Amino acid sequence: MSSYNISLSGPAPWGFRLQGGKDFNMPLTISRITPGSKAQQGNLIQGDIIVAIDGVSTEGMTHLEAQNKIKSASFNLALTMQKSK
Ligand code: LEU
Repeated sequence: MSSYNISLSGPAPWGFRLQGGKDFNMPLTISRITPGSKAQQGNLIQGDIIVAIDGVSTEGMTHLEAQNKIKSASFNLALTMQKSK
């Protein structure tokens, strides 16, 4: 499957919501993007899968762990993404 990298310039809010995680037995995906947000301007796509956050694989991450990892990024947020379709 094709993956791509996205880099957003901080600070938060990035303007997206997470869905899934290990505790939900679902891949970590982007559930919502706020119009006009950094996430939208940076071409983040709703439904796509987050493979890594700041170079750290999301495999095995719970929803909360992923959320905290994203919150800990202030200067820059680097996401490795995978197309959902
Ligand atoms: N809703 C947050 C934001 O847009 C991201 C979330 C995954 C912590 O900054």
